[in-house]
Amino acid sequence: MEYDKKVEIFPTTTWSAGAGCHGGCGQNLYVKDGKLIKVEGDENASWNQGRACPRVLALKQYVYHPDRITTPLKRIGNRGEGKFEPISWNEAFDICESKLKDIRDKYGAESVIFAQGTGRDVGGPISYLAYNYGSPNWCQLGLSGQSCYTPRLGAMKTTMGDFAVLDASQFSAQRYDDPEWEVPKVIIVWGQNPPPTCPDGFFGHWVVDCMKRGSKIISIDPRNTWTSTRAEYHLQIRPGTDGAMALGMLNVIINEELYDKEFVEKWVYGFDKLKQRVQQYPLEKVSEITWVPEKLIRGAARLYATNSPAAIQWGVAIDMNPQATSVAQAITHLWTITGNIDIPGGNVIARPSHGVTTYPYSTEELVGLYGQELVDKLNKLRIGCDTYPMVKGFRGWAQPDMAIEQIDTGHPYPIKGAWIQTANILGGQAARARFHYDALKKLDFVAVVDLFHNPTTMALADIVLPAATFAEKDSFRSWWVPLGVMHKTIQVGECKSDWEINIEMANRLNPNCKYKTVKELINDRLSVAGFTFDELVKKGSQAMPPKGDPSRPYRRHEKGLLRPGGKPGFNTETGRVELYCKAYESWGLDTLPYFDEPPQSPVRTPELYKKYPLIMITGARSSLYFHSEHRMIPWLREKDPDPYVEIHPNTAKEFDVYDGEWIYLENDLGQVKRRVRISLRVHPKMIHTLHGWWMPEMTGKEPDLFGVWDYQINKIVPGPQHATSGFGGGQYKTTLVTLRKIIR
Ligand SMILES: Nc1nc2c(c(=O)[nH]1)N[C@H]1C(S)=C(S)[C@@H](COP(=O)(O)OP(=O)(O)OC[C@H]3O[C@@H](n4cnc5c(=O)[nH]c(N)nc54)[C@H](O)[C@@H]3O)O[C@H]1N2
Ligand SMILES: Nc1nc2c(c(=O)[nH]1)N[C@H]1C(S)=C(S)[C@@H](COP(=O)(O)OP(=O)(O)OC[C@H]3O[C@@H](n4cnc5c(=O)[nH]c(N)nc54)[C@H](O)[C@@H]3O)O[C@H]1N2
Ligand SMILES: [Mo]
Repeated sequence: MEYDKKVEIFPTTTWSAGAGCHGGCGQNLYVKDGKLIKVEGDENASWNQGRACPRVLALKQYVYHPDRITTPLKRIGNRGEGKFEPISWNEAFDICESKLKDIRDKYGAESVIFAQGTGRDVGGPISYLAYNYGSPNWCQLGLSGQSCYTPRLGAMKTTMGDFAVLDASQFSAQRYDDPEWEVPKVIIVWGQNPPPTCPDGFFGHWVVDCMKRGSKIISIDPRNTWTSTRAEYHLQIRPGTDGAMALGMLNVIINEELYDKEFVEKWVYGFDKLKQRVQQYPLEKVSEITWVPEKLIRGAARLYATNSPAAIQWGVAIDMNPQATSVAQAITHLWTITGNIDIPGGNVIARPSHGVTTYPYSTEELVGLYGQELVDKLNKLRIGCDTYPMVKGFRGWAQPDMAIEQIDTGHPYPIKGAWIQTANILGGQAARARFHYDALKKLDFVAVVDLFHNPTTMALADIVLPAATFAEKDSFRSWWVPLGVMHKTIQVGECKSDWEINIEMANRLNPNCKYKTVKELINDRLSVAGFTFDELVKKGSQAMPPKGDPSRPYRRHEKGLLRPGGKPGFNTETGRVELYCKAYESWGLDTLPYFDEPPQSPVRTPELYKKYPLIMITGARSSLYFHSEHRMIPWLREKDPDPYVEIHPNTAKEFDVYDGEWIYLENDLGQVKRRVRISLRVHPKMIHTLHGWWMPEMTGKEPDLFGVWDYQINKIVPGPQHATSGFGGGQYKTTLVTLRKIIR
């Protein structure tokens, strides 16, 4: 074929709308006459090495979808009537500015909540806007107990002073050929399903790449997944009992003396106290709690502890547990006592690439961007700070369960407005979705920044601002590695990037705002890395940290690269990894890991279990969809058109339901429609169903709201149950339900 000179190829980084994911992939965008004509995985990008997921392959259908919102919209008529009219950007900004200023003048800036969704390219822009406006109340509103990655991050930060991730050679541009890297001999895949999800700065197929190079798998998952069916050990755990499992494995490793004595001696604090605690978790008891045979737990613990290097790759199921920070702590103790920290092929310490902050995850990063004075001042009014020391001490978010209660009651101070950006609160994010709907309806002003209408825009928005996909924006990403930039290759309608929108708003709301343009902000943030935006674009959009950079492994604790002042050790109070957690001690939390039953379970609520005898897991991800997104994309919807529920054949027989039949899932909160998929993926006592379902093809007007109250599973997922940390506990994986036939 003749080379078409008019086609330009732009390598860029995925993060945010389009694929929708946590990002990191290098993709080549083919553009002709200003239009995207094709997308292909970038083989030069060491992250994904040329690979692309179904959502990336369908990008053209997303970018040019006829339902895409391409101008700012103003609601006319009542909320829920579904009537909006296009307005200019200037008018839209004017309205947002005057409404937000009114609320700030009357009630204070804290009376506006800034609500984001998962970790895409939004945490940076939305926190920038909230802080410039003067509101401390920024969070994933509706994500009960902030139960996505935050509990794991909090537990790692407090026990080891840093974050860690499985080392699949991602920190080296040479990848698997880097002589410094080693293949993990064993990988525990724990409450995660990496191939379709690629979450939290981790590309899912790295696990597959390691398996091809010899890694053996231990899978801890109640379902049969691609990885569990290829595992040496599959521990088919009862949902919500991971804390007991981790303590049981620690018990085996400590009592059989399989731990790394030298590492423990030199770098660990509180080993004896942990040793005492794990005596409360003999395998007999752990097996009874978790429904996993003793022999398998013992075998898995031995396999992990006697092979070095070994690594753990964990997922969101850990967080969706009231004791999430404790469960995560116990799991970090596994990699600590086996000496698998920051060694090639272990769990390596991960810091934002080149020290660049895009999305301030921790209080330290917030202070770095906005200064101690402002952070301290805003903390005085931040929702949840006084109740939960961990919320105050680790992450700059409002506590979301308390926030929605406060929106509902107006106490201790009223919340009057919401800026919702990259979050479909009613269509996917919020547990007890109807309560969120009722409470949010009370707000005086709601602006939503999104790309499509959805139940949230329809029910709540006064103004909708059209956002750009990753192909249409300049931005940057430093979630571990590499340092990446997205750069604008096309323009669709009048859509703007989240950064553009928020910088414009920030300048209107704060005359002393630091940056006037997106480029100014990006170049300033990139300056610590020694790059400009344009230089990174020229390099192919991504750069790896050089050897010796503190954002790159290995064995940094020995070299004094982790602590301020260059002292050897870990970035904790004691300089050691704290099995006995000093920070928890000062916050009045249990300093050692423990197990407690999930809020609803056969053991904790036997009466409820009689009425609702199935443990419902929701939201194991599909590679076709990102949460509530992509249901309108033809290539993706065609592959999986209906919201299904996976049911074991014996269970189907017991309930007299058939493959393909529409049924109700039901509990005290109501009922939701599902299509039966009989499957050996699930345990007979459990069912699994996807979350985030609404029907873009139905009417968006009230009361339908695109069918959200018929199909959105979070209508029947109950609310907060987090324990003392304020993190964890959305019951997304442990709700009790029953099945009911629609036609008898
Ligand atoms: N039942 C159940 N519920 C769950 C979960 C579960 O496992 N089970 N998981 C929970 C978890 S872990 C999370 S993190 C939340 C996620 O919840 P959300 O992050 O709210 O999920 P999304 O549906 O991806 O929604 C976000 C909205 O943002 C828009 N959007 C996408 N990209 C961009 C962008 O770049 N800019 C802007 N302005 N808008 C964009 C999309 O069109 C969509 O309407 O859901 C939670 N909900
Ligand atoms: N394609 C796609 N990718 C995504 C997303 C998406 O919506 N679509 N969402 C993104 C977001 S925000 C997140 S948080 C991540 C999540 O990504 P992952 O962490 O990989 O989460 P899941 O896909 O829910 O997989 C979790 C696994 O845990 C199992 N599980 C359920 N309950 C329990 C339990 O109690 N204990 C244990 N041990 N296992 C359990 C489930 O069966 C499932 O196989 O994915 C991100 N990536
Ligand atoms: Mo998430």
